Amino acid sequence: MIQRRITLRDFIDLEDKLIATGTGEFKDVVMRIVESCLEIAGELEMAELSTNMGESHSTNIFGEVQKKLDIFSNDRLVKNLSESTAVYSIASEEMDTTDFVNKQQGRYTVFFDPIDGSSNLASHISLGTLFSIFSKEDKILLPGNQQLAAGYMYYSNTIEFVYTSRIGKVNIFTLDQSSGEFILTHKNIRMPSIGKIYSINEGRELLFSKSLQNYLKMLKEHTYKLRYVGSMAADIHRTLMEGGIFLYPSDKENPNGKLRLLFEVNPVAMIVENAGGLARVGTENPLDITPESTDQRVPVVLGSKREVEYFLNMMM
Ligand code: P6P
Repeated sequence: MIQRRITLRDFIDLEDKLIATGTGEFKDVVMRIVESCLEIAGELEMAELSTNMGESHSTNIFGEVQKKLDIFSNDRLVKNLSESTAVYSIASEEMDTTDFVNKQQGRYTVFFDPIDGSSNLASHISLGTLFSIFSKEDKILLPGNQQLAAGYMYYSNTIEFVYTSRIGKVNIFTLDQSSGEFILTHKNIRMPSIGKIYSINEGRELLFSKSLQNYLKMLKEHTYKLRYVGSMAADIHRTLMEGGIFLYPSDKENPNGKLRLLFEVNPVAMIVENAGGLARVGTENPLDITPESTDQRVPVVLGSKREVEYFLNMMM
């Protein structure tokens, strides 16, 4: 019997009833994020033929030079979400301040990293748009455990919407280019509890602690594979699908690592934990950390449950 294909629209209808108000406002927020990501995907595909490649003449709040596509992507998300009566406020890795959209009716606060890994744009490596949805909040320094829903759009040889919510399951929807609909292709995906793949920027190994160097040596002695893309969405997606361990640790130059708690770690940590993996900052679950600033970086390890447990036993 041919299984009826479940579309993201239908799926989010039910989520709206189960974790939100059932009035369609939550669904409106999610579908506007999806619509924005489709516009971003189109621009990524055509970037070499448009004027949107290369660097802009501006920097973000962290002093990083913005790519033109960072700005394009941010603009699409801001425009589409700002037209929703359901959105109370938005915050982005690419913006200096929180935008209040609809203080009267808005019910949801949305954080996003419009294009994570944009330093890889010229080489057309797989990238992602990361997002978190909270019930409306005036604060921005929100712990990840308050996320109603989170995930990422993954721009690779397929376009996949990786989504999780308070219900605690991870579902992946793949874009059917012929219909323009996202179709449920991986229901309640579970991360393998073991995976002989480790993912870390070993170019920084001389800056790592001795204990971390010993841990990496141990993995090599057990012929673990090294896979490191340098685009978090790609490294996380592979870890989600195949298992393994991803690390962006502290080192002598970056005592807090590189990844931002608010815009990068929180959405992927919710995905990893809800898929049966583990995410840790030291021995803490990053989702339990209340950020001290929007730019707070945290040294993070995440991946297969048994792999992270072994890492913690060796390191802590
Ligand atoms: P490095 C991309 O710039 C990013 O923020 C993440 O997507 C990625 O995991 C990390 O930085 C890569 O950093 O220092 O290895 O280039």
